[in-house]
Amino acid sequence: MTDERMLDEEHYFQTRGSDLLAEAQRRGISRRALIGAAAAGLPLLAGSGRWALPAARADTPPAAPAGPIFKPLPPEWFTIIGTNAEMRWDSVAGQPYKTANERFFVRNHTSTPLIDASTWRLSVFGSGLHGSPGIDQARTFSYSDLRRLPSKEITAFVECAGNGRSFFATQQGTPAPGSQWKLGAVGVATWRGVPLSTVLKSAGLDRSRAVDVMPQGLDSTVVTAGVDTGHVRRPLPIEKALKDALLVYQMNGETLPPDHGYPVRLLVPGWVGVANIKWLGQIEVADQPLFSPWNTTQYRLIGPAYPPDSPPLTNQAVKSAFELPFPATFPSGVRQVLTGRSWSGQGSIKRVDISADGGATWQRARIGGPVLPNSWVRWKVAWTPPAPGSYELLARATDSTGQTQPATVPFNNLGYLFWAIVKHPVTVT
Ligand SMILES: Nc1nc2c(c(=O)[nH]1)N[C@H]1C(S)=C(S)[C@@H](COP(=O)(O)O)O[C@H]1N2
Ligand SMILES: [Mo]
Repeated sequence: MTDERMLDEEHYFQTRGSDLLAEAQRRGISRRALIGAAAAGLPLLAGSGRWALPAARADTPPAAPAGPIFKPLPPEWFTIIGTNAEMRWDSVAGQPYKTANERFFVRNHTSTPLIDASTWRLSVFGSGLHGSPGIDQARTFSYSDLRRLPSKEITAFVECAGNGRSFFATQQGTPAPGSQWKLGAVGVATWRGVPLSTVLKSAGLDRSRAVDVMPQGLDSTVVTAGVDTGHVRRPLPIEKALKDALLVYQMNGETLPPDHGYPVRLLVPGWVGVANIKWLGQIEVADQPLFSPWNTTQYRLIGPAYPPDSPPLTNQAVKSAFELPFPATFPSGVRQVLTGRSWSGQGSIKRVDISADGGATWQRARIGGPVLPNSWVRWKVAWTPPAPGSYELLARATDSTGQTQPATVPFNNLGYLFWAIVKHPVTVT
């Protein structure tokens, strides 16, 4: 629900401030600890009982660990995978085009921080700006600065690069480490915010020198195998940054929820999920290429089938999912209308074909609008389950660039971009 009064700064800070306090009380954190943390510029970390406060500063210990995700995660909507929540595709049947904020999947490297927008600042600095300001001389933007700039809406998915990873194991016999997602690490929303180009220009972008842009999150640093790899951050080229990246503060007309990056996240339309840095705190603009673990050792296609210098991942691939339980069960001989969605990070979806006989015959699905780039289409097809037994339903989409989902994809060690046709198991009784 859009609350226009929230555009009024004072109203906004009052409302959000009391929301934050109410939530903190629910979690057993004292008002004093919360305000102290905000004043000290510390992110309050929700979940796991891990608060970014020295223990001595909280006068009551945190309540029982609430988990790394802030919002409720009803089991009918979500499957929990570590610090993440996967959207259940059977919960999507009958839902509107856009994924409701409450139902949107969450991918957290650590846990959702609670950030106070009134003290939050975005720092922009680096050798790609006029005068090459260092982080100490960063150009800063407050939340209200951003809200005053001209804004724009983009409807697009956010999808994890690892979405579908579990099928490397179950369909191709080559398991990949990492969250064993089925197809629910994706959602579509309308994102409102300020074009990144506007903020970079206002920060003094030197277009003749800028090469790469590195957004970084305010959530806890990520410790992998005992090594602290720092805050979540991943560079993108200045071309993409200026083309359509958005500094998002609203999701589907509501204030961006804590789990999705409140107060501000980046949206990089069509690109791998990790490009969409949540809880944005700083952006470096450099006159040379930038690197982080998220574009070097991770989020590249690494493995025997790929060249050693394969580039960092950019656009998501073409995928399809049935809005059915996994596995699904149907009675024999009763006509069904199967529904699902297909999407591509390289264009829009042109056609979708369905097979119920292992790919021997295909039936064209009926596509419903809207048909948008970097987003999904909804489709349906009629199917009358034959004699009792085990079957597999296949959905195969083709996008506007002519790419069609293949039967298999060459394995990569970290299990990214599984875009082969998924065999959806069905039992007919
Ligand atoms: N700061 C920060 N940004 C982040 C992440 C994170 O852990 N920390 N996870 C990334 C990954 S891997 C994905 S897939 C998307 C998920 O966005 P969502 O949780 O809003 O669905 O956020 C990205 N942005
Ligand atoms: Mo991701």
